[in-house]
Amino acid sequence: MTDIGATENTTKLDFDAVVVGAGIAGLYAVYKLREMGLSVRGIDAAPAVGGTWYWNCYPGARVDSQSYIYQYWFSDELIKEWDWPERFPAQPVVEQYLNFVTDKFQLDKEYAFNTRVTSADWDNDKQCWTVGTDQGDKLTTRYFISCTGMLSEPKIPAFEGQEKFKGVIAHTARYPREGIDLKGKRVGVIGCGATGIQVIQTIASEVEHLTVFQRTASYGVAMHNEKFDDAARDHWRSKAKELQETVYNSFVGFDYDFEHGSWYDLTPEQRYEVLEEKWQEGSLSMWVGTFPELFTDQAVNDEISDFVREKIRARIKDPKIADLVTPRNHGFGTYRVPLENGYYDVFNQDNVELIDARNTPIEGFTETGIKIGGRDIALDVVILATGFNAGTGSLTKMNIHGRDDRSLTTEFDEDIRTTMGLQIHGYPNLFTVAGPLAPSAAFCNMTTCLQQQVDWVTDCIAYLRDHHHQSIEPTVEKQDEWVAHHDEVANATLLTATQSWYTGANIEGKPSRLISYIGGVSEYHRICDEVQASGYEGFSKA
Ligand code: NA7
Repeated sequence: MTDIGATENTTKLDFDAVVVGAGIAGLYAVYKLREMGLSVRGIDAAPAVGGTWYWNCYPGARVDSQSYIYQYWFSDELIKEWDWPERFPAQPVVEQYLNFVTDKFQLDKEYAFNTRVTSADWDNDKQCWTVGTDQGDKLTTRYFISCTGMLSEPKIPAFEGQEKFKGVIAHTARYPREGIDLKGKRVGVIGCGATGIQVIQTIASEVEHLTVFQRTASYGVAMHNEKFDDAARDHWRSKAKELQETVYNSFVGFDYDFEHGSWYDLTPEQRYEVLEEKWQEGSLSMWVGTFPELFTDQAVNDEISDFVREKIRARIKDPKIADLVTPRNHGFGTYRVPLENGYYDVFNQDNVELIDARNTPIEGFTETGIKIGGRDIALDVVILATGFNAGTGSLTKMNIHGRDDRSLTTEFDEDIRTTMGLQIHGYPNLFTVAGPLAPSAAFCNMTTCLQQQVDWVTDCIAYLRDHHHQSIEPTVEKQDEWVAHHDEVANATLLTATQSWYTGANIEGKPSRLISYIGGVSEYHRICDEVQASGYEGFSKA
């Protein structure tokens, strides 16, 4: 039992803070809170650290951010000691990195693994949370900090007859750690988003036959993934301080930004030169480093979309397949742009078939495979790359009840409202890192946003402690103000018109709202700092 810092309240609590999640945000939060002298209990359903990088161990999983910005900034020693092998490292490497950080700072001793939070209830009299787990724990804590990630609750569609299937079905975010032997197998992949692309390009040469079920085609940008030697690593290390500054002050948390001015200030030739230069960079700068009008101006978006479509078409020999794999249902960049590494070339292989699951939806499973368009496709393994219930999925699953027993699950089922994605009216001392309506996954290099948000949370807790407050929550007015600002920025873009996890359209019945803030990381950062500097104006403290 720990006697918590707040002076007026003598209630003995088990912990000052409970942090859910042992991924990038959770590990950093645990590190920081412990440095502040708080007692912390980390909880994770997985048996080990890694978060996203633990669960998403499917073939070909890889980060689409450059390694030299996809890292922690808090320790110079860490930056010096860790060697990134390449520009865009694969999942095992990112997982190793997080294990390296864990070992270096002995973070795992603060964690309960193989433990899932099943309830969290706010006690207004005692000003604390009681956190229940599937291991039978009931932990009392002053602060309840969710670091459960934006994309952690898989969307697993229930196809008719799925239970009859005699083969193996695996969702990419719950892929068996020991892998699946795909050699010589007939494999089906459902989903062609960022994940599906990585799976398909990786397994196509290994399997006997691959059937790709595509409902929506993506705009894949060809990745350039250089290996790093010592000189390259030293170069990036020497720039670490500068990079940290740059990413926090950029539009989406990367080291590139819109640097070419307005589309309309350039001639058609100049515009093409910029697009070609960005294409050759082989990174997400093709998306968030070209022209800001890509996100707001339909005519500009159409032209850039055509540019990318041409690049895609040029890779595929069969014009019918080229037609099918070229996106037409949405504009480039209005939904997550994936990087690809050989994806389009796969469709020139004889052992790969692309099926249009939009015009002929999957009817269901049989004992031996998938039924679609009157055909029975025989399969040994089906990989579901069908995405996530983004932003809200992991929060609503925890069964959180705030003041007056209000239920977050019920509230989010009706309307997704938060204050800067960090706190929610009615839920004192609940902090939601990577929560809805903050810049995360959709529009941010995750390590940038997660570290900035954890810093905001821990600074807020330090403030409460220094000012002898026991709790904080946004007023309803403050929350309304944030949601209105969020919506205003979102509705000025082309993004809200595209059906995807960005707007909640991938989950039946989910309220429609752009899940991430698109006002820019630097602007968000500025607003967060302003709130802090004002002594958390618009937040009630008890
Ligand atoms: P996404 O981007 O949500 O992609 C999921 C894909 O699965 C997408 O192509 C969906 O088509 C498809 N899907 C989902 N349900 C079905 C059914 N029932 N039938 C056929 N096809 C289906 O998830 P990812 O995992 O690829 O990426 C998520 C993020 O993770 C990514 O943006 C990165 O930030 C990391 P639809 O679009 O619904 O037509």
